[in-house]
Amino acid sequence: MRLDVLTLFPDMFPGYLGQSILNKAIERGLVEIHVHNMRDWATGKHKKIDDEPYGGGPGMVLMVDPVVNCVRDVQKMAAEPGQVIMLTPQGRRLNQPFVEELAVKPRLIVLCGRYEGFDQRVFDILNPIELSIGDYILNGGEVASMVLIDSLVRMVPGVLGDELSNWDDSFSRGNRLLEHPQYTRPREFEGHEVPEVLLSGNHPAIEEWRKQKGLENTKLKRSDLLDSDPANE
Ligand code: 6GU
Repeated sequence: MRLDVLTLFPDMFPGYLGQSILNKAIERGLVEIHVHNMRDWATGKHKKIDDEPYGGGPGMVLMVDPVVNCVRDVQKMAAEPGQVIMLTPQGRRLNQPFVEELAVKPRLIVLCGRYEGFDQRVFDILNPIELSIGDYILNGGEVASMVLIDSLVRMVPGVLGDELSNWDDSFSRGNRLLEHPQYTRPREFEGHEVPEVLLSGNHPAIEEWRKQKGLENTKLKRSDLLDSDPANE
């Protein structure tokens, strides 16, 4: 999978992309991530990328020409033009089924918004999928794009050591249950003990316990998951 991130703040990315699972996936060639500075497509002496809104009002609007030119040029950098994704609080809320839909695409062009957003003609011309990561406002799409990238990369075959663990997670493919509690050594800490069943070696009993605890966890913390349909989210 190839991801191209278009941002005004490319320096936000190397730290995050350089660590842990993301770093390993990139090093092993399982994903290719390119970060582009949209300002490089701005013209004129001041490399202006945003301007005041027509009709007045607060804030600045990202200009149509540098943004559209940037997307077009970046699309030409590989044979597959890729699906354009725009990160904006106005978008469809990201969830695991949609992550899994996007994860099978060969290439995504990820546009990070800033300020009061993009000139409407960016939408009209590029027709992007608009995505939000939740009902709150961030200062820009960069952190949201990292959330998207993180959720996508772990679905790419080979990225996680244990091939089952990603598709088995909570929220995956119709799995609407939270995980069961986990324990590791020591067996006792300040009087808090590991449940006996986990030490029993009785694997059917352990499976049953885990199923039960997952269900209890869900009822307790996210009962909404039990009576909602992911298709409506
Ligand atoms: Cl994608 N962008 C911004 N600016 N705020 C958000 C968001 C995105 N998703 C939730 N809040």
